[in-house]
Amino acid sequence: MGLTRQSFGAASLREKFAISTKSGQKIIALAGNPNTGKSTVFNALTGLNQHTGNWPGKTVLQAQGSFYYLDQEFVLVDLPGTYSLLANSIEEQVARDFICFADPDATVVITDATCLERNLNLVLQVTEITERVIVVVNLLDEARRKKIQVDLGKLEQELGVPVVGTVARSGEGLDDLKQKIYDLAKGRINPKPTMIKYDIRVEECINTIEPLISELHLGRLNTRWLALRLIDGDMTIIEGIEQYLGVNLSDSFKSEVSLEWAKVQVN
Ligand SMILES: Nc1nc2c(ncn2[C@@H]2O[C@H](COP(=O)(O)OP(=O)(O)OP(=O)(O)O)[C@@H](O)[C@H]2O)c(=O)[nH]1
Ligand SMILES: [Mg+2]
Repeated sequence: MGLTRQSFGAASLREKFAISTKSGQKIIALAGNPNTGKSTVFNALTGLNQHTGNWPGKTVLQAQGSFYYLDQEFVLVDLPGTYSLLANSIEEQVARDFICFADPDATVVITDATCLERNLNLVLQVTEITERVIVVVNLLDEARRKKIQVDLGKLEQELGVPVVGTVARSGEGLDDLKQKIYDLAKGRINPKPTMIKYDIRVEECINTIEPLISELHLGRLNTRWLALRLIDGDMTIIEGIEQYLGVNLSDSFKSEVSLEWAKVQVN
């Protein structure tokens, strides 16, 4: 049984994330480093159909809005700007929790073409959580001005997810972005992100822990990513599973994970 949005439903989405949806709407998360143009894209796509508030229980601003493309209505959620999803700050935790527990139909990661390398760190963290990712390379005008060329096709190949080049301020590339969002949310494209391989000892530990996680039946939550978070000792993910999925991880499960990781460190 899936415990993510497919089963906990629109009511829970509203209650736990303060996102109001109507049936048939697709949910799109907008992530990215600070100052990469997320809100500019958000405003261009949603126009006046938006409202702001706070994330439930947090003093972090939330913006959500809706738009139609072809026959489909979308709810777009502008996540806080973050450099990572390791939950080191409230903003990172909000963004991480939404991407993994709200189970959006697509996550769009906005990057800055003038400092792509730094931005790709977040992209890789998102593609570890979900396959349904689109990467936007924004600020292409600034990149052109600085004589930086970005090979979008090559980037798409390397990442294994759709890549769209944009100048959000002028609207360049946004129709292409809407088409890609539509295709992904409708299942017309199925990205297969390039998987990051870790040190052999870490990979062995993941292999041992993943089956234990599968037994918890956490729905579409990515078991490999979760294994990595657990061996990293990230307590916030355990809180998230309890808070959003209503699943309490037993002490024996937690100690088994610690034991496996301890074995790796000794070897
Ligand atoms: N030149 C240029 N400027 C852009 C582009 N997209 C956005 N900007 C500008 O970049 C600045 C930051 O844009 P925002 O949309 O606020 O960025 P953000 O990612 O929402 O920022 P935070 O919410 O603070 O993380 C604004 O001054 C925008 O007008 C673009 O494609 N080209
Ligand atoms: Mg913003």
